[in-house]
Amino acid sequence: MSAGAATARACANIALVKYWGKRDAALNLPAAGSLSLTLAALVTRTTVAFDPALTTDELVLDGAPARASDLAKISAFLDLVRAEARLATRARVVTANDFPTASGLASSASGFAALAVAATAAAGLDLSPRALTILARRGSGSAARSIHGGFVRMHAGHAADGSDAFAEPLASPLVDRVRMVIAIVGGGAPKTHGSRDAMDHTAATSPYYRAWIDLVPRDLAAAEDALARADLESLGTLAEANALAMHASALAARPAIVYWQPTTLALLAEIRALRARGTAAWATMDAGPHVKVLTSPDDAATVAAALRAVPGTTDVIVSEPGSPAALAE
Ligand code: 2P0
Repeated sequence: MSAGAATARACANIALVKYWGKRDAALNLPAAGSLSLTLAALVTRTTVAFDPALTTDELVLDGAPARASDLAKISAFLDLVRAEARLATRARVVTANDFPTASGLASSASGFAALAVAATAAAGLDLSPRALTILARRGSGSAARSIHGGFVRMHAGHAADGSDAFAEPLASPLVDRVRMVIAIVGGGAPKTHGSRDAMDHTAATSPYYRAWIDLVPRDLAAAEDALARADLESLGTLAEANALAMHASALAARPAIVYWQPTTLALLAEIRALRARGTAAWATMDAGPHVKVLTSPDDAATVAAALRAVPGTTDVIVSEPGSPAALAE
């Protein structure tokens, strides 16, 4: 069978209830569910062109040939698409982030979501949104959530084959009443642990990992309840507590996984001070030193200005909720 080319765009997402731990490494199945907000300001654009003249897959990342390790990951993902489409043709993949890749913001979520949409279209497959999230999950767990826009729920599922580990959108009036303010922490941060290895290390050695996995279903239920009630304060309070619990489990791993820099803690203190003055602001942190703040449209500028003033913050991005991954013109 022959195949063509397609371009897709996908937005990154930030989890409000985090994914940290797997129940199956080979199929990349999460040990617990998660809940996220897709972000309009962080977009990956990816073109996949199947070409019978190629003898190997090729990858251009942000304008330069990619490292062999990145190409190997993309090639393994394309193998899943080729198997489904009964296709042997190699592909050229050109991908670019419209946000600084070097900033340390996770781009694997938007990257694998855009790749899933572009590669399946180029291969002539017509997958349901649910099947697309299951495919994107094979590239990166968080990528399943970037198939959808707005608030998204990822299900851990129970099936051994991963057929019920999918993501779905969660409708909430809050989607029109939230912003995410991202404070980038720079300044010679030492290289941190990749999240895949770090979550495995946490699961294997942290005395608090079991407590973390037991906590997630309760936090998911509370977050879904807050979304249904359009209660930003409850959602934000919950998200900040969930992020701190995730980091607590990683901090207790042996040896410890510490993602925070001094500026991270200064930002957390500033966010508490903002709240004390009546500003809507709740923090969440991922596998790096940056701090993302859930806030309201009215308070987003106040939050952004306050975070920009914290020494060690090198950039601040304000984002609206983003749209689903889609084919581009
Ligand atoms: C999340 N993170 O829920 C959590 C919080 C980082 C901290 O999902 O191994 O790149 O590819 O499935 O999705 C980052 O982990 O991990 C992540 P893999 P992924 O956003």
